[in-house]
Amino acid sequence: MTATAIPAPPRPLVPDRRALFPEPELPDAAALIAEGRALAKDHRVGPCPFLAEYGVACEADFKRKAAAEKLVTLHAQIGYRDPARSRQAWAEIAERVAKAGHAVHRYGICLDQNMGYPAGRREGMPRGTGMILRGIEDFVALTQPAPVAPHYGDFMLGLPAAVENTQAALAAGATSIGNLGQYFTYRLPLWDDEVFTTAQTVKAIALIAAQPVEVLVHSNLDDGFVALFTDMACALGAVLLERDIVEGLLGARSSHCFGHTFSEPLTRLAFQYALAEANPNPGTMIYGNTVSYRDEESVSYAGLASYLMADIVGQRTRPSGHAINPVPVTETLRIPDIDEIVHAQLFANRLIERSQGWMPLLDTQMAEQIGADILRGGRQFHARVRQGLTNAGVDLGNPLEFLLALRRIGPKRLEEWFGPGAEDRDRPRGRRPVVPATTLVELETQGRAIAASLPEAQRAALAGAALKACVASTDVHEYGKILLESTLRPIGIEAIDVGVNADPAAVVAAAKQGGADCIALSTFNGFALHYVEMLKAEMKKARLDIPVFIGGRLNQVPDGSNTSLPVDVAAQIEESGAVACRKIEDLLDGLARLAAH
Ligand code: B12
Repeated sequence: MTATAIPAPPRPLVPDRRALFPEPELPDAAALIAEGRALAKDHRVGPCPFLAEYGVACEADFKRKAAAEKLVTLHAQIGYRDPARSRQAWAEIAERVAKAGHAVHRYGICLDQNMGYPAGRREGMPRGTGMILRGIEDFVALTQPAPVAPHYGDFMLGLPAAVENTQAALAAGATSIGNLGQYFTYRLPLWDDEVFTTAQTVKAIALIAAQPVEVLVHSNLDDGFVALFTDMACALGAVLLERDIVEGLLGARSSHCFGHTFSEPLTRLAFQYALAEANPNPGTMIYGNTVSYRDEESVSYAGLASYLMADIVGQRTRPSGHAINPVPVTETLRIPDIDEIVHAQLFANRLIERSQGWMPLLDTQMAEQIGADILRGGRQFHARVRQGLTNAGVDLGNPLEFLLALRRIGPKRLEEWFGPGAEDRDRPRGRRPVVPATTLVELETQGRAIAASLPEAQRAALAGAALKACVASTDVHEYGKILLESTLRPIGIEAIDVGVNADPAAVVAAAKQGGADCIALSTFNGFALHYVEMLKAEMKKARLDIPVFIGGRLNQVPDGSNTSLPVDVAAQIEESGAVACRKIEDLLDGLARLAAH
């Protein structure tokens, strides 16, 4: 008898409306839009040196002009905990770059995650490593020291404080406000009211739409679903879905950024071409491909040059208004200082000059072709998601329902259910991607390689011990966790998955219920010690006594720090009774000790 293949499990059906929205009632979207628009009477785009210097009403106008002239523009990211230090950076970077004969055109502002909570609720809530502004005056003061366009990106739209932060950013002269991408994946620690967050986001976008000048609603795709799609076509489809909501339903202008996870120059350029077709509004910036950076600065320079060149070629061949973003190579080690930001800007400007000589050598036809595939697949994904949601009973004429449904379904199921790729049960989402996204595939391969490198005896001992690890990420960063799971799986260690943005209480409950032998946490947002302390308190309450391993970015800004920069807290983490891990192998060593008991 020949062995018959085990049939693939049936694809789960799209949930119906009741499963997606279990609340007895949702807020009235029309009323939210009316409230948001009414706020525009008192909250309008204020003056700032950038608008005055370039004689434009908004940054979108500047971008259109720059694109028409094929001018490659530059973005820098700033945001130190202390606003005074950020103001100093605002002035000094612009001044030093100007002295070298160049210009930095826009600053992306890194607010702290704490700014995502409504103002009255910030006290005592977790903080990351970013900037904390105390009120509208701080927002305004920040943008005055030099004529650089203010881009208030993270921890604005898509978070509970969306309305108040948007009002403040408008007053500061910002005509590019984000980051809608965060809405789809981000969850503030200890905050569960998704409906409130969605309502505030709808209201804030309505306020933006009612401005007398064009204000771009920025979305960083990598911050949203895109980092977790295995198919670039789905990433493009996400652009179309966001445009349906922001433009079609709320009447604002949508603008997209991508780049952190787009490592391969050909598909990076191809995506840029596809995006220019899918969204003709001026783009905000193309983000640095920071996942290509390594701990050695000299090695990271290759990553910097490689992605910048692709982005410069994109702007030279099909200008889209996107500024390029030379992220300092030290970003992987710490929040870059002023000197490092200036060096990266000068490096990029020199590369722009040198790129002129490369242009005759380049043939962009293959990028055009792949871009066309991404666009075709993206349109299919867009249509299939819309059809699927309609079948489920979601009202696609209601921005609140549309947003909430996408967020609740999440990237994995959206791709599984509606992805344009042909079905293939051996692939991570059960589909063969139209154009594969490289990062996730690389992580899986890296995990398998770490597992394979274990000595046979250690591997057998681990497999024989039938250990269970409770695995979670403390914040939105999921790659560390994916790498953990990709390493543990081939060794035969069961992972009890608590997901991302996992609160300490949820981790402890899952570990206890699942009978975990240890907890393995990945953390990146700069509150490693605070998290471990909260976790230890929950474990004590639940009388759970198992080892805790934590890896990722083990740092935190000390209370009362005068440099605003985070410091390593591995020693304090060890003192509080958890194991601070620098690499995956540190966990495997710990597990080997557990297996030996
Ligand atoms: C990818 C990335 C993102 C992606 C995450 C995609 C995803 N879904 O995971 C995106 C773009 C969404 C993102 C967003 C943000 N990010 Co980010 N991000 C990074 C980046 C580039 C790489 C981190 C990563 O995933 N590495 C891959 C892992 C597998 O490798 P690794 O880091 O080397 O980890 C090794 C070990 O630590 C170990 N490990 C990891 N976890 C664990 C756990 C255990 C138990 C063990 C044993 C080992 C272990 O495994 C690896 C191999 O040895 C870093 C910068 C950098 N280059 O490191 C910034 C960084 C982590 N991000 C940062 C920040 C602040 C943010 C934001 C909060 C704000 C912002 N303005 O960017 C937002 C989050 C907001 C949001 N989205 O809502 C900061 C954190 C600052 C700090 N703590 O000092 C960093 C360091 C950038 C910086 N210098 O400012 N980010």
